Amino acid sequence: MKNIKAEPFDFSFNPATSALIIIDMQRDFVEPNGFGELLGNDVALLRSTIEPCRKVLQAARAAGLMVIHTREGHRADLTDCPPAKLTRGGKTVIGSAGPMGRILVRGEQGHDIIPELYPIAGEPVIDKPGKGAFYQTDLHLILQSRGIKSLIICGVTTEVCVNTTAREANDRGYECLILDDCTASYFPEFHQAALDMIKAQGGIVGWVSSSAELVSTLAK
Ligand code: TIU
Repeated sequence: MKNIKAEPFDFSFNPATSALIIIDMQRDFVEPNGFGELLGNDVALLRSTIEPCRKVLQAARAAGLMVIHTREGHRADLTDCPPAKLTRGGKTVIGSAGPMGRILVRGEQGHDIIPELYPIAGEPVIDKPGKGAFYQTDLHLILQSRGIKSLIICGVTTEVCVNTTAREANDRGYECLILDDCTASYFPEFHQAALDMIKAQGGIVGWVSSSAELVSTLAK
């Protein structure tokens, strides 16, 4: 067992039954000209997560943790995109043409994971149609098949896909540790509030720690 300094109290996990899950570090959210920027957001706020995520990914691979990546996106014909999701976002409509291909459509450049954090062989990539990584995916089946009990969560954005996934995971019985500097929001105040909500009430949704704590704990 490993013990990591976290809030609201130390988080204990067995690396053999833990997975690192990196949420939606896709070009559409993190790079200029993607969905996030076209929605009017400053992607620089998210790019601060790349280097800490890279270090955590490297440490997790070295420690033999299961690593899972997710991508938000839809089928090319958008048959898996709820109409309600298609009508929001102003001019930036999912499926419309952007500089990195059709927005949030599978197979397009913008939909893919950024090169800095690109998956390697043996790391499942979960394509999800929603904000939560469990909704209409085989993530739970994959985690159960490997006997995974704890999730270390990184990625973007804190209050949208990270928070939704942590809540879905918590309700399914997984213990979740979110790494503060490996997650970010286009709204810094939402980032802080989202983490506060996770760790409040004695860890009602999970625990919060940092990339440095995780890297040093895995190296011990
Ligand atoms: N991955 C994820 O969080 N999807 C979003 O749409 N996030 C926004 O903050 N827009």
